[in-house]
Amino acid sequence: MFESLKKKLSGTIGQISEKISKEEEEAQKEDKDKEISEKKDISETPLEKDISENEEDIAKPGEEDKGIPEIPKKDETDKEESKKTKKTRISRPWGKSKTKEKTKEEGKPEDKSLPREEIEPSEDEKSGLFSFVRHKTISENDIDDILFELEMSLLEGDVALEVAEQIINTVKEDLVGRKIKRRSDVAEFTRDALKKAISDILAVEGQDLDALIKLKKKQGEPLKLMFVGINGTGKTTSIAKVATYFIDKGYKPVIAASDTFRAGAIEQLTHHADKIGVKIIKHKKGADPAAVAFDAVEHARAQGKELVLVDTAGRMQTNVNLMDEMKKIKRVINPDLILFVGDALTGNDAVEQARKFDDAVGIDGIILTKADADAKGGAALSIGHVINKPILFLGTGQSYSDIMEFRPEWMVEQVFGEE
Ligand SMILES: Nc1nc2c(ncn2[C@@H]2O[C@H](COP(=O)(O)OP(=O)(O)OP(=O)(O)O)[C@@H](O)[C@H]2O)c(=O)[nH]1
Ligand SMILES: [Mg+2]
Repeated sequence: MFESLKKKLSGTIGQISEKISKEEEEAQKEDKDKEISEKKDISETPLEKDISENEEDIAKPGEEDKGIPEIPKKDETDKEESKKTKKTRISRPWGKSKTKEKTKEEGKPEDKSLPREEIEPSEDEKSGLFSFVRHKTISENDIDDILFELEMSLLEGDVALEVAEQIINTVKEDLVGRKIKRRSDVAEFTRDALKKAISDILAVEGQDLDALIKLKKKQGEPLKLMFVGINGTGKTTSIAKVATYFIDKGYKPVIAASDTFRAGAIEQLTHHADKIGVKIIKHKKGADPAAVAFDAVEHARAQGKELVLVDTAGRMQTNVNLMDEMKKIKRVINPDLILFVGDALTGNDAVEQARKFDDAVGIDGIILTKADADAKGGAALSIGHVINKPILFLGTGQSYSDIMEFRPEWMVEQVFGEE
């Protein structure tokens, strides 16, 4: 499930980490090379020349003593460092003349071997790790290209535009300006930023199934769930699965065969109902779907059943007559929850359908089917956010138990968890 989304995210973590670490390694190497070559210059300079140069420097009549340039304050060097990633890592304006002074002072030939601790690699370097000696600050420049690439590949993976944009912006906001002390920080910060961005996207305020039922169910009445969606998304199969889910929780359900439109729909539902041992209320093909739903609610009331599940005909979101028919069912039985059933494999289309159905009848929650076959994860990531309604269930296969309650934390774990 969601393998390609997972791959994209871990690819981005790798890319950002690689890029920043490489730049920092190069910058450090440059600094070190510069340092070594400066020291070499000095040690190879004949002492007399060195002295005469210094004398010239010091003793030109009429010339002001330039002195040692002022050392920049710590704050300023920090700021400079965050602007430039490569240049002037160590600002040592005083370095060279100070060394010369020292040579002149001591007046003896310089020891050509460089101080050991300065050229020998640190323990970290020896072990193949390296440490960020100075704290690198992540800049927009460091991550812009990679995040743009991620945005493009999210869009290709059927993530809705507004969702992809929000993920990128949240990650950028989170990362830019962060100080990195060690290499592993980069991956950790990027992973955390992406995780947060995705959690934010998936969170639809405090609305899980239990909360919704508590909020919507009328006292002393059966819980009424109406399933809507276009052809073939998995409404009928989901009804059988959801019935099974609630039976396990102790409910006694009844099913309404309100798809009186499609040939074979009533038989299909009857087959499922028989298999799971649930009563089905049905009329003839072509009968009024609202009347079937009404009878099912009456049956539940009379028999003390706690749950009514209403199947409806698949319809195109653009078919006005069929949409009107659904509004009628809604008016007649006043369902507690209208559940939109969308096929995860249809990606952006599922998101658009959800939007249309929400406009027409008002959706309370989403069932996303065929997640078992969905590598992209685009619909799962986007659909709830776009219409601001929670995904309540994922369909994960063709058997009655292949349904799971959807939790945002689970999805985050799924796309960032171990391989
Ligand atoms: N792999 C997989 N297949 C599913 C899932 N849910 C439904 N299906 C399959 O999708 C096909 C269509 O399912 P239905 O339940 O008939 O869809 P529907 O929305 O009722 O279709 P209409 O009645 O024509 O509108 C069936 O072959 C189901 O077995 C799922 O979660 N995973
Ligand atoms: Mg059906």
